Amino acid sequence: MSSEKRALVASVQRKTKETSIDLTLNLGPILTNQEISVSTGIGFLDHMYDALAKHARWNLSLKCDGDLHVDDHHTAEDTAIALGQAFKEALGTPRGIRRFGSAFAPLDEALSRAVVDISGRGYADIQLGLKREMIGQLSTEMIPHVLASFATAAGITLHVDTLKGVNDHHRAESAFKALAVAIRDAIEPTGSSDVPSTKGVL
Ligand SMILES: [Mn+2]
Repeated sequence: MSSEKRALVASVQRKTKETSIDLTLNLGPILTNQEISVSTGIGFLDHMYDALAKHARWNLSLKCDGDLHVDDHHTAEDTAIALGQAFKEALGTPRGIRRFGSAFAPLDEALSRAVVDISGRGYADIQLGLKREMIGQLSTEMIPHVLASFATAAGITLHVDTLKGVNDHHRAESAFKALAVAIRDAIEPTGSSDVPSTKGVL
């Protein structure tokens, strides 16, 4: 086992004129008594972060007070950035992890695939094929924006494709669940202390 312990826990306080965010993330894996508390003021966004944390087996406390009188954009984007920053900090030097992770997750008729590389470089290609304008109080255009903002801030390469599904709630939720399982896979300890790169650094 690596003698260099990952912190696994990080807190982010992020305050701008548009949003005020208080976030604590524990990458776990939390196997019992998992604690998830998400409150952004946008119900469907809470539901997506809740699904992500649940299936990634994180503890997540996320509170955002955002300018929802404008629209959902700043709240959705800034919480994703804060979550990505916390993920990057909690993971620390990506040593002794698998680095690559992938997963499929269905939700009834919907099916999504997520592929993750803890690369140190933020990049995202998100194809969810959502058709509705809104799901609850979240505009569907913000859903890929959230995933991409998270990936950029976390410094990970992320590809998410929703392959099937007629119900947009199902399509979006299956995407977040696939991401959760792919990340869990990618940060799983290998038992080695190597940085998983031919460059020796990520
Ligand atoms: Mn934006």
